[in-house]
Amino acid sequence: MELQGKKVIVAGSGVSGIGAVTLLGRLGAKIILYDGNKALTKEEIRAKVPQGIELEIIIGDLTKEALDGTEIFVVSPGIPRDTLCVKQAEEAGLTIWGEIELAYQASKGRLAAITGTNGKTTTTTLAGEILKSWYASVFVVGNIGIPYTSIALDTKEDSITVAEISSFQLETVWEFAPEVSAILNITPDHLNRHKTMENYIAIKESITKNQKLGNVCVLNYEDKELRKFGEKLEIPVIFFSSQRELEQGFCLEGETIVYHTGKETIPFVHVPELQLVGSHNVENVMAAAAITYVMGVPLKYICQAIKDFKAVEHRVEFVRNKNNVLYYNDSKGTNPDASIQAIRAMVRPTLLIGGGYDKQSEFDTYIDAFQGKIKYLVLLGATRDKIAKTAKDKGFHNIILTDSLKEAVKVCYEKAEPGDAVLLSPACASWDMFQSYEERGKLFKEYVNSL
Ligand code: UMA
Repeated sequence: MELQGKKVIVAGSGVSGIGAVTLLGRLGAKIILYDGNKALTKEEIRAKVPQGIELEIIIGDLTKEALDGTEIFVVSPGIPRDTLCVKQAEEAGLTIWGEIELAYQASKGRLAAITGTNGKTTTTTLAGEILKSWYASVFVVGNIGIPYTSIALDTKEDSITVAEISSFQLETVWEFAPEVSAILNITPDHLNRHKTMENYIAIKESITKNQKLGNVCVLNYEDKELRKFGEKLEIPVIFFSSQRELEQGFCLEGETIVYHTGKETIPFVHVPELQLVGSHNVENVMAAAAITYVMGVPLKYICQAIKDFKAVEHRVEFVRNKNNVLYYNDSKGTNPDASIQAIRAMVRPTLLIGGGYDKQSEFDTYIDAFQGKIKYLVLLGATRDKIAKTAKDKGFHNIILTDSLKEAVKVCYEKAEPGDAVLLSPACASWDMFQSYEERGKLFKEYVNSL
């Protein structure tokens, strides 16, 4: 990819934007880093850019002068296509690339890409661990928090990149073509951005759009949309199911995860040997096993890496036992479906902390998942009243409204009895009160550890 001397605008000065300018700087592009947030200062943005990279910083409004002569507009995932700056770039005839497309264009080697509403981070991390146990050069990147652009120029022909890809990132990829793609599940999320479920499904499914003969797609058979989608895909599909035996695909035989290839049955691992809880995690393991098996990792290595694997941070992560009350951090429960999985994984009476940024989700299924297990629902954030109303309409009245996460932890501490669990699984993004779900989860752990 020849970008030497070309004028490129990078929109967004978060981790994606910084990853993109770092890559572009190494390629000798003439960079403008733009951010729409007028509260930022050039000094604080400059401080995030590695030394030695020359760029111009523009905050607030994108000027005609900046657009003149620019060829490529690299957009961060948090900036929707209908944002003014993207429209201006489109009208000026610029090539619009997501940060993922830029990284893809600049990288070498093989690529696996994982999307889905939930389980992406666990599956991506696990697939990365399995691949690292066999291959020498493996990179784990994407929505997981490490921008793909930050490693693109370090990849070689024999590298393997495993990328967690969000629906936001898929909106602006054009040639991005993974050797193996996986769509884990699709349940309502981010509908404030994608508007309809149809759009959201289509964007997730577009991860396969450039895959060709010889590539593979891994899909969840228990997701009706994905089953339909897989049946009409032209590339080979490997289905997985935690609910039924499949003639071909990954499934359970008794308590063993097996792969029915159509010719033989290959046993992988015994579920009780996993250090992960919940049937959603059995699905994540199946997906990671399928991806890495087709990428050539020997069975023995896959099985060992799966057995060694522990839950990722912020995903039903055990924090502390205080007075025989177990505290779990599921800050990554950023939509109702993710939180339902966490609630299902609880085996004790549970005090649940929920609520956060409003993505216009509905919370009926979140409340339905309580199944008599939730003692108190402690709410905070922008969706606090909406969730409380849904709970009350469904006859659940043990609701406590709080104004901060710290207060929510304190309330749980006071109300919990020995034998209970406290679970932070908000069913909402964090952006109303925190920078990210990571910050929310870290603060939760800090408050719990200081009880
Ligand atoms: N900005 C604008 N104009 C806008 C919106 C944002 O200029 O209209 C600016 C903001 O002022 C800010 C910057 O853009 O300075 C932020 O960019 P960003 O929102 O794309 O965030 P990054 O820090 O670059 O992080 C992004 C992903 N964030 C989002 O998709 C919202 C991270 O996913 C990802 O880890 C990271 O890139 C690396 O690839 C986070 C996420 O919450 C974890 N993802 C969603 C999810 O998992 O549900 C999709």
